[in-house]
Amino acid sequence: MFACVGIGAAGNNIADEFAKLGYPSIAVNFSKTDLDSLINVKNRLHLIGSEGVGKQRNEAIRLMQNNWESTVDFITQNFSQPSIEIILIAFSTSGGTGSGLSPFVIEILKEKMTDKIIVGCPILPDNYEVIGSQINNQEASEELSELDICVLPIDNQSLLRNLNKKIPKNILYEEINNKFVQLIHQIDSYTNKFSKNGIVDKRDVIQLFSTSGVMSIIDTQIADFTNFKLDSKSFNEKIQRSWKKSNIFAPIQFERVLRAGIIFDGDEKIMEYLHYDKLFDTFSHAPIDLFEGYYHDGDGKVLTILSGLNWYYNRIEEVDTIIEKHKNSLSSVSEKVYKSKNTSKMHLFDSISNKPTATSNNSRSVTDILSKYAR
Ligand SMILES: Nc1nc2c(ncn2[C@@H]2O[C@H](COP(=O)(O)OP(=O)(O)OP(=O)(O)O)[C@@H](O)[C@H]2O)c(=O)[nH]1
Ligand SMILES: [Mg+2]
Repeated sequence: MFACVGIGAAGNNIADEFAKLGYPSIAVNFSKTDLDSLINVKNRLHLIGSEGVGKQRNEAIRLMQNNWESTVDFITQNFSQPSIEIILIAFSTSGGTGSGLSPFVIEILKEKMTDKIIVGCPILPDNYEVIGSQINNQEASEELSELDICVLPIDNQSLLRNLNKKIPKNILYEEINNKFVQLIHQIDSYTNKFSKNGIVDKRDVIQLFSTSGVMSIIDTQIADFTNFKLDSKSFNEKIQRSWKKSNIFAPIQFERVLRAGIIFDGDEKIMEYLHYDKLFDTFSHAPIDLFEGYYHDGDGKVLTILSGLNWYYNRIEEVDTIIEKHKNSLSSVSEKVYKSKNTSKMHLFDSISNKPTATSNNSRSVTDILSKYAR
């Protein structure tokens, strides 16, 4: 059901993890060295015009003119089979290549692959990364927020926030990449499992991933019963506490949640304590659809999939604050135009006259989309 395209180094690493588990995966990059370092992904596209754009989003966007066709063809040719229903596009928002190309590629794929669900999987930088990276993140995030798709914001700051300490980058990246791929793999595996008490099937998962807005996937271990009252209130509170940590994703905005999936895997006896009516009290609005699955192979865990969440504005504001702090030094070294908070996406592309309207449902030409991203 799932396939992964990785664009740029970080995205390539995620694609490599998916390939390791046997998922159809492909990698796209300007850097041949990065592509050569991959172990499991067989299908790789080496973009032309540069060996890497050194964190310059604008340069990546400029070079896109000569590369978008081959990129889109590469993806459509590799992922045309009907068994692939959801295509995850993984990329970091803070570099040049993945950050610059991906929002555009996603927009084209949405037009061209109407039978597939295109999901954006941006990887946000941690708070210790340089200002140029933080600015790239704001720009890419803003472009993504305009696309009518499901977005899974993988957040490199998440582990640092939850563990409250610094971790070496290689370990941080490996943990986040593994965790992300494992979460998707778990969802995929449950859809293939039988249970007499109700399952979450492929159609349910497709509904969740085709809901536009932010998605978060959180696993909660409930096997540990020490200091734990066995009642429905305690279960719900435990799940809600893990939502607040938001796993490896950007912090959840507890406003709207359109659809939710809850998968319980554990002792059948515990089922009597599972009532979800109060679970969504942490949100201002309860979901319109709830998909429930009950399996009994695991040692007691709950996997929640929340979709149609509000945009990750709190995280964006956090990055805004980091950028503001560095503004003085920034003005002397960078030519980049930083759009501070409260500026709408429209201003990002104000140099383009024939900007297409975002609300148009009609199929738009590639030229329209190209001109929107051109600077
Ligand atoms: N989670 C995770 N984040 C990564 C990984 N590798 C890089 N990153 C993040 O991605 C940022 C760098 O972006 P890259 O993906 O290397 O950039 P790129 O898309 O190749 O673009 P260039 O600037 O052209 O090289 C880092 O600052 C990290 O935030 C990874 O394997 N996992
Ligand atoms: Mg790179």
